[in-house]
Parts: sequence; C-alpha cells; structure tokens
Amino acid sequence: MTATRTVADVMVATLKASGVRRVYGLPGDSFNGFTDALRRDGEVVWEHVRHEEAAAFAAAGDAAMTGQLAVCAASCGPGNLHLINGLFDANRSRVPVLAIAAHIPREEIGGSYFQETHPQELFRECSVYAELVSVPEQLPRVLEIAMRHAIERGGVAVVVVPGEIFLHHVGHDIRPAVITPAASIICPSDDALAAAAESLNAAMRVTILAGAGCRGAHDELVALAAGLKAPVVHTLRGKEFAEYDNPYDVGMTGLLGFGSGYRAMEHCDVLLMLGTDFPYRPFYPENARVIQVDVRGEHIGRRIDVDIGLVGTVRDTIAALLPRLDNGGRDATHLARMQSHYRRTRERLDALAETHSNHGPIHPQVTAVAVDRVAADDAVFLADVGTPTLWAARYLRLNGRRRLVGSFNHGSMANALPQAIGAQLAHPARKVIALSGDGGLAMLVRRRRAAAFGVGVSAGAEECGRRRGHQSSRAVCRLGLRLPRELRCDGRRAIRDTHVVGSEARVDRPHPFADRHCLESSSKGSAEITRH
Ligand SMILES: Cc1ncc(C[n+]2csc(CCOP(=O)(O)OP(=O)(O)O)c2C)c(N)n1
Repeated sequence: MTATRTVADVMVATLKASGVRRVYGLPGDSFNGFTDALRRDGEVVWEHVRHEEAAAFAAAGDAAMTGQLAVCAASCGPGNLHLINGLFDANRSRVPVLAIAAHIPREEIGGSYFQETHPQELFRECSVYAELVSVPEQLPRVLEIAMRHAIERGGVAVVVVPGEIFLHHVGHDIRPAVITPAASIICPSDDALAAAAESLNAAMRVTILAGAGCRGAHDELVALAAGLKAPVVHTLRGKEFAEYDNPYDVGMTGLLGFGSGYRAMEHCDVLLMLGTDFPYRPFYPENARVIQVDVRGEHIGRRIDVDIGLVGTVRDTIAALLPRLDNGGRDATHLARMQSHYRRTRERLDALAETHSNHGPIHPQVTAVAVDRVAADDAVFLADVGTPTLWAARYLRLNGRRRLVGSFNHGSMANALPQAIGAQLAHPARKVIALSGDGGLAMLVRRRRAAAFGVGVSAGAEECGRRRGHQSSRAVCRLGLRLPRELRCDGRRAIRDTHVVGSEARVDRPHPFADRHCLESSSKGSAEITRH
C-alpha cells in the first residue's frame, strides 16, 4: 500500500479485487493518473494497443471468452472517441465491458475546451450505463455501479473521469468492493409455462430457433428437441451452442444461412424461439404460432408477433417446461423431412469445399475446411465481418469446447484481429485463429507489412486478376503468421499462437491441396502447408 493513495489507486484496487487482470488501452495526458496507479499496483497488466478501437474490441473478445468483466480505457476527447465502434460491438454482443474514459479538466467543461466532447452523451447509445464523475467523492461508488451494470445486464458501462480526479488523494481506510455476478434462477411463471405447454402439446410440427441464449443449455435443448420431435434451426450466434452433438440440428437461417434452416421455419405450425433476437423478419414463418423464451423480457415480440412470451433463461425454462410436455400423439414426419433436407443441403455445401483444380484461386471454402481440420479441439476462432464470417458459419465444426466469436450483431469490419488479442490474453494456452478478410486486416496492418509476413490473403477485388508479387510462394506455403511487432501487446508479450488466415488465398503455382499437400499444425504451432 502506498503512503498517499489516489482515487485511481482505489479504482485499480476495486478492479483487482473483482477479478480484473488486465486493462486494454492507450495512455495519454488526461489518463496518466490511472496508468500511474496501475504501475504502482504492478499486478493489473496494462495491455497496450496502437488504436483505441482495438482496445475495445480486445476487451470484447476477452469478455466473450471468459464471461467476466473486461476493461478498456482511453484518454480524453479523440482518445475515448476511438473506443466507440468496439464498444458498440461489445454492447450489442452483450458481453460485460467497462470503459474508463478520461475527460478534460472539470472547470473547462462547457467551454469548448481543447479536445472537449461530452462522452456520457456520446457513449449513451452503446452502453447500459454511462456517467460522468464530477467530484472525487463519487468514486469508487460510481465505478462499482458501473461494474454491476456491465456484469448483470451484460453490456458496456462507461465511467467518465476528468483527469485530475484520478490524482485526488483519499484516506487509507477505503476497502475495495468486490463486484462479481450474482447466481440466479430465472424462470417464467406457472401460468405462462402451462400456456406454452398446452400450445406445444397441441402442435403437429414444432420447429425450434436456437440463439446465443442457449449457451450453457446444450443438453436441455437436445432433450427438448427429442421430446418435441422438433428440428432445431440455429442462428449465427447460436451455432456455438446448438449445432454440435445435436441430431436435431438442421442448419442455419438468416442472410448467411441456407435453405434447410429457412424451410424448417417455414413449415412449422409452432415456432419455439429460444434465447434469440434473430433480426431478419422476412425469414420468420408467416402462419405459425410463436412462443418466445428470453431472459430479457423487452426482447419478446420485437421481431415477430408472439403468442406466448416466456421470460427466463433458456436452461431454467426448458427444465421447467419439459415435465409438462406430452408428446405422445406427434409423429416424427416433420423432423424427418427437415433432417433429410438438411442432409442434402450439407452435402452440397461440402462439395463446394472440394477442389479438383491444380490452378487458379484456392476457394475460400477449401481454406476454411483445412483450418477446421487442423485446428485444436479447443481452438478459438474469430471471424472478420465479410465473407470470413460466412466460411466460419458454414465450415467450422464446433464441439462445445471450440469457440467462435465475431462482430455478429454490430457487423463491424476489422474485429477479428483485436478480438483475437483479447481471446489469447484471456486464454494464453489455447490456439487462437483469426479469420481475417484482406480489407479487415488492411485496416489494422499496413499491407506491405502483412505481405511481408506472408499472410495468405488476396488482394482486394480490384487487384485480383493481377497476380501481384505479394502472393509469393512463401505466402502460399505459409498461412500462419507471427504477429508483427506493432500488434504485440506491450511490445513485450508476443501473442505467439495467434494466426491470421486469409479468406481468399490465391496461388501463383499449382494448387497445393490438389498436389497432396495439406494444411497441418507444425511443431511451432503455426498452421503451414507442408508436403507429406
Ligand atoms: C467498419 C466497417 N466498414 C465497412 C463495412 C461494410 N463492409 C462489410 S463487409 C465489407 C468488405 C470486407 O472486405 P474484406 O475484409 O476484404 O472481406 P471479404 O468479404 O472481401 O472477404 C465492407 C466494406 C463494415 N461492415 N464495417
């Protein structure tokens, strides 16, 4: 404990006591009081980035992996404005992130001072809580409230702190609060469950639409589908939790989905939505009765008219619903038809990933399948917005241990690499693979640099026909990448196992896969194409 404690020391102590191990950010004048407190503490690590947006995305990736609070921070005005896109992503993905936004001096607020913005207003739309600290006495209480909001509501909380407040001295007797999630069971009422059971028991063709709210409810979901003889359609964010080890899964729906998912929704007489806020209204059935389960009551009915809304977690609600179901009269015709349609669709998708050509571009599907084949059982995949998300959705086989994270609700480019940084720091021992588009990557790494490191990405569309030198044989042979120094955290800790894999690898020589080469993990852990 230091002789003179500052507000920032207490903030750091609160974060540490609550399990925060690192803060992503870029320092600057107004924020120096906080970074200095981190230095004094010596345990909570400052994870340095070169652009604040990367800090917010890294925190989002970290929180998506752990489910625990991740923290990013930036200096005043333009510094914290740069956080905003990554914070939108975190908030829309409903992962707990705290952003500490330094601010101009208190007495200058309102006078169009140098770098003045109004962060608590700017961040309002991308947060569940955003407050300005006007006097030192508000801290650490405002910080604790913010942390509680981020954790319990699943989203971004922003604490805006004028720089000099970080430096304010406090007494020694402040004990840091410990802010951790409260365990809960959230279940609909008996009446609501009875109404849902009655509707399901009377239905002949039930289809389940499973979203990200199915996290932690895999076995319950499969048991429910078995009982209802219901095909399960998954959303993009539901893929991680609903697709694997699930004989009732019939694929994905939505803009990136495929026919079998759409058809199973279209042909049901009751649609049971589980933990999904699936946004594309034209993909919903026109004539089905709809039952929606969501822990956020305000989400019920906002995509389609709902006949019965159940407010509860998917896991707790299924557990309460299952004993009420009586499925004796329903046959498995609907399920069997949808499963058979899915099998045919899957065969066609898989055929697209087979290549017989020795020349020309490697199809991105081939790359995705190869990456899937060589990746570890507990690999973490991060997909850039653009076609990498499509290949990930269609060709990565998840298993309950692998993870797939992306900017799936906000849809921002250049998400995968910074999210990968957060994922890797949260899980240093796991293999982390970013599937980056060339456009997304170029937003973060200078192209020359990317080419020099042999990233197997294509040139942009305008360059595709030109066979430029950046696709050297080395680039073809080596899809794995050691991150350039500028992307390493803190310049000290290389994220060694992060690989960037292009979505459109092109070749200037015979096709390596067709030439009996394969993509496999080398002993160094990087993915390489090597000859058998
Ligand atoms: C920050 C941001 N800018 C623009 C877009 C619109 N957009 C979506 S995908 C895309 C192209 C992505 O290109 P690339 O990274 O090369 O991937 P590709 O889809 O070509 O494989 C663009 C411009 C976006 N989603 N986010």
